[in-house]
Amino acid sequence: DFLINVLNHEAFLKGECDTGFIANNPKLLDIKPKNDKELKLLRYIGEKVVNETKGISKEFDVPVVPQVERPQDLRGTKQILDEQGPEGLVKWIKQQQKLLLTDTTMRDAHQSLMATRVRTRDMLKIGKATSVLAKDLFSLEMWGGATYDVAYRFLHESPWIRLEELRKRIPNILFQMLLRGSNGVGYKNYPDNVIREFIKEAAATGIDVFRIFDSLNWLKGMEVAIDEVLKTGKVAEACVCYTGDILDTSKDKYSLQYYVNMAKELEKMGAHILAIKDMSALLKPYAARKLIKALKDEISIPIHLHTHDTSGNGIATVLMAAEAGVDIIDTAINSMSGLTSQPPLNSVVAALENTDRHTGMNVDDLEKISHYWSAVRPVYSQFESDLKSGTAEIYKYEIPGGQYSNLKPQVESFGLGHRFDEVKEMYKTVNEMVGDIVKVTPSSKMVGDLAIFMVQNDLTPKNIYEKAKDMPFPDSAVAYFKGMMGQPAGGFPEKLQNLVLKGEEAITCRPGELLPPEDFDAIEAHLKENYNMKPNMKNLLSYALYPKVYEDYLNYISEYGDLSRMGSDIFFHGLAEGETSEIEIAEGKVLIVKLQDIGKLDNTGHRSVVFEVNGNRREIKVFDKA
Ligand code: 3PY
Ligand code: ZN
Repeated sequence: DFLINVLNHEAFLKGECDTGFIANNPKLLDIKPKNDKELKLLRYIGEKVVNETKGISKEFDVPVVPQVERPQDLRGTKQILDEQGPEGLVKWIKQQQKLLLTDTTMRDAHQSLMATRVRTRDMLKIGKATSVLAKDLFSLEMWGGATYDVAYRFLHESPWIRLEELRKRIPNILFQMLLRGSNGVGYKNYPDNVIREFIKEAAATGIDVFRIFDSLNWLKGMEVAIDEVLKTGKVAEACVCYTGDILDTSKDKYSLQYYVNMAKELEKMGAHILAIKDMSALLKPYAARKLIKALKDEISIPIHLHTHDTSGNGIATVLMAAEAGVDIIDTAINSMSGLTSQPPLNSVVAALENTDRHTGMNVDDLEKISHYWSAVRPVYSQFESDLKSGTAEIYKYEIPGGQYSNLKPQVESFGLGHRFDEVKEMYKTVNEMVGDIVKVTPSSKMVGDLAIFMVQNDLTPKNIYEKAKDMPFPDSAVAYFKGMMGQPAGGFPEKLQNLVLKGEEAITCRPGELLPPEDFDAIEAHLKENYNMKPNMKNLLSYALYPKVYEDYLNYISEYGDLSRMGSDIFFHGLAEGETSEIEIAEGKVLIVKLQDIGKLDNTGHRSVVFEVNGNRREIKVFDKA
């Protein structure tokens, strides 16, 4: 600041003073931000405005957080589990006549609507209000699935901190996560010790209900995860993934009997709750009634239905399931529901008022939460798909909610945007070629990758055996045919398997039996040496699950700092030229930042970006990648 005063001095500007010292020391003119945190923050904004938003920002309403008092004796399902264990909780569920509800807003809803981009900050702000206004929820699904890697990869934040901080704000409602069996929260099989340590750590940090599935409905792929959850004293909720249509008796692979048999096996394996995981919204209303009725007759553990609203039939499916006696249903707060997301929570509550399955929840209270999320949502609009209405084509294509909204950008990234309809048709064709399988992460990704590969190379089910003889197939297809995703019902189609594997051997055992245990000591040494950190188990697990993503995250925050306190409007959209905003950089420490000017391109390809921070001029150089 002293230097700025000198430079702005009248005498200096007129050139009437001796500037020899300054002229001989040009470094003095590098006006750097005051401290490291501030510099990193300005670098982040500078990078954003030069290379992404070009200094044009958007206006957003500030989401209103409902003001609530937390009663001293606030209790919920979390206390039942903590005091009575999973068996006590199961007993309590079975005693309820009311329909119990899970709110997926903080996990599947935003995974399916906006590519999993909702930041922890936006969840924490509504945490306390949720704990009070939605206190009668069965659970909040708020972790797992794609949230783990997206947090690191695109939001530059730790999923573990999200879990810890939400737990502090919501002490009374069960926290539920989605675990992809031996694929953990990833896209490939991990060694058994990674899955076990991950479950232990997640349970210790706040997860109560583990929803476990296998992407091919292969029971062996779920064994280790179920076993470990049972050891933690938390709730093992095991899934049958739903595909096909049980009402269509012309097809017999995924029949009512198939699901009943699998449910019975899962009950035998020790599952506390059975989940029907209808990830692609294929469970039609009358099929739901038939399926739930049959399962209620055949198993004694509670049933939790997960569905999506992609077809627009979601509420009908929910109500039919409720009539047939389902115990728990997944829904999302209204302003985050519908289409590829879950059916609307508030509306289900309203629909069941004055019936024998009324939920006991208050619609007006839930509306306050819904208003908050409706104001949060526009900040994320660039991640939303252009799907405007429910679509019955989902029954034909069988594409999961999250993948359905992501497929178009993925197809576009291959330069095949104009052939999107062909890719969707091919998704269906590929499903038949690979053996009519359950499609959910990661098997759904494999079908999508292979469909894109076929369209890209003009392959058909007929010409593929000649034309692709020497072509390397996508990694996911190779992994599938090698047995690295487990074994599909009915086995692999042999001719296609040989074409893809090109002489490589396939396995029939559990991949975890072959993978060597992860060496956590080696990871610890690596992180210590390269990142000057004392890693804890959470850090080691993140590296074990996603080595590159985790290292990129560490490097990113060392360059740009901890961005978790920055508002999402600025995080995604930067500042406009002339705009001022308050930005929190540490607990209680707020900077008033104004973006004054984005300069012209200099001869090294940089632009100088000028800020005013708490009234002081700051300038940084940013490389323009354009
Ligand atoms: C996931 O695995 O992330 C899913 O949501 C599958 O439906
Ligand atoms: Zn889902």
